[in-house]
Amino acid sequence: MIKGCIFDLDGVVVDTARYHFQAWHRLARELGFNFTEEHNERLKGVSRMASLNILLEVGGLSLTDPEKQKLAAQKNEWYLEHIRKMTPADILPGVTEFLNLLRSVGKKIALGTASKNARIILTQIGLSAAFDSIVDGNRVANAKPDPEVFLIAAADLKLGPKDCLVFEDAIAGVEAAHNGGMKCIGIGHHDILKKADKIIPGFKEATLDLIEF
Ligand code: B16
Ligand code: MG
Repeated sequence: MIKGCIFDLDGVVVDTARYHFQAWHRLARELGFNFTEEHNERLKGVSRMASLNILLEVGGLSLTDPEKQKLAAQKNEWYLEHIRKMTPADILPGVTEFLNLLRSVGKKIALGTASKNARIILTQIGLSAAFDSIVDGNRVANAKPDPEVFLIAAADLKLGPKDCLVFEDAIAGVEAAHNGGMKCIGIGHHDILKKADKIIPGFKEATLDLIEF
């Protein structure tokens, strides 16, 4: 029986992927090349610096570390302009209800995200108190598909990996869950998330059957 649920943030609790895309797209434009939504799919669940490296690869550019730090900081400033306008209305449909449902039957709940902006986002959307543990990009050294983020979350919840279930929208995140010995429910499209143990479009119709295996 699943005792703990670990939620990814971007693409699962909120749709911040479009804000990441707008900021990366703007950066690419300033650097003189086009960055498409298809390219952006490769950035989901990936850390900020690894994302920048992929973007530079797409543009065929090679830069020094200080130059990269500057660009990553600029992208984050543009991203934060969007984040600071977020409200509880930005929580994806059904998420609050599903969190409440899990809580009502005594499940433990954690956040497991690559984002270093997670705490700002949770404050903006009013969900800071919904999680027993918050593991964000500031607490992990190894990015998804490494399972570190989810293993820290399970340890925080005082549960073993087998007792935990991960909710993820990114290929790297599904792999990270499996690499950590956890089952994973994919949020999104079957063609992208085919490795997930179950796939749902979102939490709108979600019931407790979802966490039964
Ligand atoms: P930040 P998740 C990830 O969040 C995003 O999917 C990914 O696109 C982003 O680059 C990464 O966070 C880092 O975000 O720049 O805010 O630190 O999906 O793991 O919740
Ligand atoms: Mg995500």
